[in-house]
Amino acid sequence: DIVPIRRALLSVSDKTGLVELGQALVEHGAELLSTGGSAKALREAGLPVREVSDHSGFPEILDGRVKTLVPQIHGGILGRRDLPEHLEQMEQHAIAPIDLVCVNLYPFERTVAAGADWDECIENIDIGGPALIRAAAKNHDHVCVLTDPGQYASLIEALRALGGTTRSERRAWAGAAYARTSAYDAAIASWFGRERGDLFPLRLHFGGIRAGKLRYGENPHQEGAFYLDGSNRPGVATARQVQGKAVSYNNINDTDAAFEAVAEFAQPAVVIVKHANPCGVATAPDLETAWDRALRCDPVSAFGGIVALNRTLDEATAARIAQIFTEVIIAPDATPEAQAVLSAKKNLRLLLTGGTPDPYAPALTVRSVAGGFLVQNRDNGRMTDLKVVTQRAPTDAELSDLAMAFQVAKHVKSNAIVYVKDGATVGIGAGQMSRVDSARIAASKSRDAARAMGLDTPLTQNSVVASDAFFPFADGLEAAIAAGATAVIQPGGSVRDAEVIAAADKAGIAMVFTGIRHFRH
Ligand code: 93A
Repeated sequence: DIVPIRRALLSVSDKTGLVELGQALVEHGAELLSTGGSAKALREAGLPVREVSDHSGFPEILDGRVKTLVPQIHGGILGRRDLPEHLEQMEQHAIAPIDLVCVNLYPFERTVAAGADWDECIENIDIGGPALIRAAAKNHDHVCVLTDPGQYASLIEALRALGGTTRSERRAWAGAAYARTSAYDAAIASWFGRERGDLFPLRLHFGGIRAGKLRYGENPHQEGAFYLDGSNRPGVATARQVQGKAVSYNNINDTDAAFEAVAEFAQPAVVIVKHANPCGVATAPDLETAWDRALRCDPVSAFGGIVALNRTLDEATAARIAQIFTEVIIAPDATPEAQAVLSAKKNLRLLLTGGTPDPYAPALTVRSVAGGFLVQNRDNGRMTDLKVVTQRAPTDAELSDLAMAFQVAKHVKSNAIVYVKDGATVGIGAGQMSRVDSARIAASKSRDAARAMGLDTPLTQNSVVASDAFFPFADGLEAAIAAGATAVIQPGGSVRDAEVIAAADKAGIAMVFTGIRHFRH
């Protein structure tokens, strides 16, 4: 099933590797057909090349919109070499077989990303290119299709070693070809959607670019892979891994949770995540202090955690983090000294993102359910005005901790209860089926943490507390008061708000309503 290449059509926007490929094809004895710009590049490299228009006897027209959309080209690609009728018809119409199609498309995605105007984006919708790719991929039994310069080396290798391509190679490239054209059309469809203000453009999973297979999924018996959505948002998907073992499915998920959370803060901040939930968050004038304070919240859970920072990681902070077992560190950057400190920990993964994402940027989240996908805007809701609902208003210090607690609660799985004191979490209750349990768990963990430090008052003493959604009953609030909270932030909006407010007033604590909730499931 080795197919040699006697005639090749090369039509590429990205000319990377074109000349080397052309050279190898010529050495192999192939005739080169090519379109305007590609032909010029090949000719300039001294390679013999025939313009598609000379080959077909039909000129490029309509500003290049019709270059290869002619029967001499598509017939040459689509004709079956195993059917005498096809071969006869090709001969009758003077259609010469084409055995290799190498096309990469007009850079539509890059044009959109560069902020081009409507007309320029439209002009960058490639029509002939996808037609060539799809035709060659369909007839892969006889024709080889390349869509990415990254594939050229293996083709060149196959020509030299075997004198042609194998069916299995051609099938793999055909599959890649359809993945490319479907991603391309998905990008176009989603651009049209966005231009019309459609929040749910079609790109979703299907336009994803596979970054690679993972060793396994959430568990070792599950397969896993990682896809990029092409948005280039700074974060785990686009980060540069400086050291450590390959990141796993769970690492990626947890690292994302940590980095998205730390990006919320303007001050230097540290977030420690375990199983997709923060177990310590702190802001401080410097990272080292923020790390120490974040760790204090729940040092037991922090073991084997993911650490996210929103500033360049410095040597002192790196040295502190390296004292406990950590799976991943993610930061915008790290000083050479910090990197040197971490390099002693061979397995520790260090990811550098080059920046922090805008927490308020619009984007979609997708999750699958049996038989479908759930799609929504990411939670970039902003708390605008706070309403004081108790007799006592929060002090300025309480207000600033309240705002932080609510911001952290946004990143904790519901039901989320978050205690904060002086810019650091001191108790986090996550993922419970009842809110009162989250409040109790947060307080009891905080007592454990205090005890481990030799203190007899829980860290939640004189803290403030946030709830990601309203307290349906007074019991959750009473648990928080019992833990020592002096002020509360919550969305409000329960039918029992009056009862909850009365319980707060009775205890002399301050409470504010945000009017916005942050469920996270
Ligand atoms: O304008 S097109 O949609 N019409 C065509 O007939 C056609 N044929 C090839 N675009 C077409 N192409 C594209 O031209 C290829 O996909 C490739 O991206 C580009 C190469 O043009 P050149 O060789 O002139 O740089």
